[in-house]
Amino acid sequence: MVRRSSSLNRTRIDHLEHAHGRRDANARFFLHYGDMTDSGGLNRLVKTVQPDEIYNLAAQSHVQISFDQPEYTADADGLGATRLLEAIRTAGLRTRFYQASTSEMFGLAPPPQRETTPFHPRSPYGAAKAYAHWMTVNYREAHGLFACSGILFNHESPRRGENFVTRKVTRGVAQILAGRQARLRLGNLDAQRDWGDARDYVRAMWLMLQQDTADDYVIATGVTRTVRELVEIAFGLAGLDWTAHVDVDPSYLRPADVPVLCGDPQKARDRLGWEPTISFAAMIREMLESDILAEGLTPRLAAL
Ligand code: F7E
Repeated sequence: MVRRSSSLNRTRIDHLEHAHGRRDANARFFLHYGDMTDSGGLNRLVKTVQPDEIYNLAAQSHVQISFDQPEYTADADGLGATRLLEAIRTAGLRTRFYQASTSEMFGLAPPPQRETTPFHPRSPYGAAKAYAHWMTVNYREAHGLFACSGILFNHESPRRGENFVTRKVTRGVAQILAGRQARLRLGNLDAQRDWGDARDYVRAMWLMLQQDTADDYVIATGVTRTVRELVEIAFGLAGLDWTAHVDVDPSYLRPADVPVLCGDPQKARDRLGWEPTISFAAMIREMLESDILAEGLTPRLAAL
């Protein structure tokens, strides 16, 4: 499902052949217009498509921006999930539902965070996602829907949006190498995150919907690093001294940040047989290579 916007922003899926709004015998991937704030459209889509599985990753997903758009974030990220669950229930379908929940729901809760850890969200984004999480659990318990909540910690790839910290750093390094900028402005360098690779995490989402029963799972690596360490590794791979290039800009500090996230994925390991396979350094290296290539340069990175 895609949202209408006046300029197309589908570069991340352009390599996939798709048909839009028409039945093309050869296409296996269809895009439909829809919006999480429009229940009529969602109901119609669910009834027409009758999907076997729905993966609800739709969100205003930027934590800092959620402080500026709290109501919209609640509508799209919180109520949006309810609209989809209700669409499945009222259509009487056996559609399996995946809710993209998030480690942001844990917020201030001390690590290691697992499925039983009480939530203490620190942002409108985290609060909206906590509501959507409990609605997913409720539709499973109250209406018997096959609805799973995947509590995913940060997961990254070269397709990560440019204003999330991993991509901002790898893109910043590439632009410094290309001589297009000399400095990179960041916010809280002390925040600690448990970063994994998006491909490993998407496999976990799919696995959740292939089980005999629906349940909730934490997906994480169990390893945490500071933003400072991320910066050190990315600049180090490119042979640069980060202290000569990074400034702390208070405008990137959040009204309330999550200090430390470190997940315990034991349940996913035991029940889904899931393990992360791509290391943090390999992931940052791949993101860096992709951003350096995009600058028209040849990546010459240090060995891992
Ligand atoms: O920030 C700090 C920032 O924006 C990570 C989303 O996918 O993961 C993501 O949320 C940390 C924070 O991700 C900058 O303060 C420092 O402590 O990359 P981020 P996030 O907020 O953790 C979760 C699991 C989601 O569900 C979200 O949708 O890095 N930080 N300096 C910075 N962050 C940004 N964006 N920009 C900076 O300049």
